[in-house]
Amino acid sequence: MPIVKEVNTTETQFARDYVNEVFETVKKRNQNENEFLQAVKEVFESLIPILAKEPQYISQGILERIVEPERIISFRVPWVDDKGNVKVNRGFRVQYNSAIGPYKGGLRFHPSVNASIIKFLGFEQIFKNALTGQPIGGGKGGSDFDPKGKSDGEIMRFTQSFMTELCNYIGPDKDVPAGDIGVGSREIGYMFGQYKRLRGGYEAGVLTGKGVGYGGSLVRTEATGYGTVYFVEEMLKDKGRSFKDSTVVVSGSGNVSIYAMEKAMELGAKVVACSDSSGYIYDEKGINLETVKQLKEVERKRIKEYVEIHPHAKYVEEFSGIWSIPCDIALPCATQNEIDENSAKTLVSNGVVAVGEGANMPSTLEAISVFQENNVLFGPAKAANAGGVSVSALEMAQNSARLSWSFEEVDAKLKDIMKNIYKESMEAAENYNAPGNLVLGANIAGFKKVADAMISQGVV
Ligand code: NDP
Ligand code: 2IT
Repeated sequence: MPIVKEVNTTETQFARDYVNEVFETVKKRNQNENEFLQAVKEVFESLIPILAKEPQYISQGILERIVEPERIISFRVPWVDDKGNVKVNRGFRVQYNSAIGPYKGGLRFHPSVNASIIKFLGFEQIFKNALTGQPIGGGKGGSDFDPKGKSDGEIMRFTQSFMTELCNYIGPDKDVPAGDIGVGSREIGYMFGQYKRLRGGYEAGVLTGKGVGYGGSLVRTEATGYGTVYFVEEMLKDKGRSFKDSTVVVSGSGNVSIYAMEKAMELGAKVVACSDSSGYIYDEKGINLETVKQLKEVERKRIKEYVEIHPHAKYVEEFSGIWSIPCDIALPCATQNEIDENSAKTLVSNGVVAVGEGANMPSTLEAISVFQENNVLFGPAKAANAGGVSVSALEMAQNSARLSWSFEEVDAKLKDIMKNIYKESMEAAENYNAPGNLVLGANIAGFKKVADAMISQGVV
């Protein structure tokens, strides 16, 4: 099932043929990069209505240009483990698009990282960053390094080696990395220390997600999770509903998941389940978030330890089984493609009302179709999880001004940004003949800002 409703005019047919032709070239050039091709397909299909209406985007070759990264850097990361063995990982930075600002996007450390993963994330970041209304281009990076089970010393030596090469390509006005899976404040701290040492100057704005004692912004830790809940609250409000008294399932138990649970609970929801890559916990009394924070943020343990502390709760060793738990609101906050067509159907038959993507591309294309066909309120990642990068951009602004704003001030700005993204995406969906379709609306609204800037700047 296509995500975009079929409209058959000559212009639409022309736009569809053009999109198919460019997509074929993308497929040939990026063979076997399934995650990347999935992300491109979703965006391209939803752009058909705007390409049909505004042909300058076709004549200016915007799709051909926007899908090709400005630059891809791949490098060797050698380091020595605690036993004295030499290890080698691969590092990446994709500098995707700088039409509206310096490249901006996180770094992911996970064994599954490869060019396809980094390119899908970098491509999505272009549109997400444009949606925030802040002057940031799109980029992403990372490594196939697996932080699990590594000592603090190993993490430090790896991140220092990673930054020793990466520092050649980044800077506060050039490319500003931050965290993603496997990269939190500890890793950002070590990378910032190494960058400072290599550069011999205090360039605070080179990384975001720093500790608040040395240039970090308040609310950055909470921003993605809180932002996702603020976004979903807007979707619910339009239907006369809210988080209050809702049952919520949140996958993952990392940075995004923990703060999505915190805000959902604050708004009166009962969060009954969360997970890690090994399995999920179900607590019918409602998850005890202090326990999750202690296990995950402090002790870096597995989620199954939760049931040792709260024996009434249940642990199931199957990550994707979490979607069989009945809930009103589902917030996938772990990883890409964690909700497939079957999980989506199960969620629908259990009566899910809203899905908000805290993770990047957590729903497959088939899963998205299931939600849309069944009128589930669906908040796509580019819009729903844009709170993290938004507060990163606010961190850059504070660093440039050499100021620090209060928690309340940053939180209020975050809320405003999320409301605005919702409003702009809904308006774009309405204007392009797909009322309520936030996938289409978010993609078009983000695309338009970047494409117009690209046209103004000539063929570069
Ligand atoms: P963390 O590393 O803090 O947490 C990731 C969580 O997801 C962990 O519970 C982890 O389990 C689980 N997970 C990771 N990979 C897999 C996998 N392959 N299968 C099943 N579970 C998995 O990362 P974040 O919370 O920062 O990121 C989560 C998602 O949110 C990602 O998609 C990321 O791209 C996205 N995101 C993050 C932002 C941020 O600001 N941090 C901003 C916007 C989006 P385990 O510990 O067992 O690996
Ligand atoms: O996917 C994302 O938006 C992030 N990982 C955050 C990027 C950032 O620069 O804060």
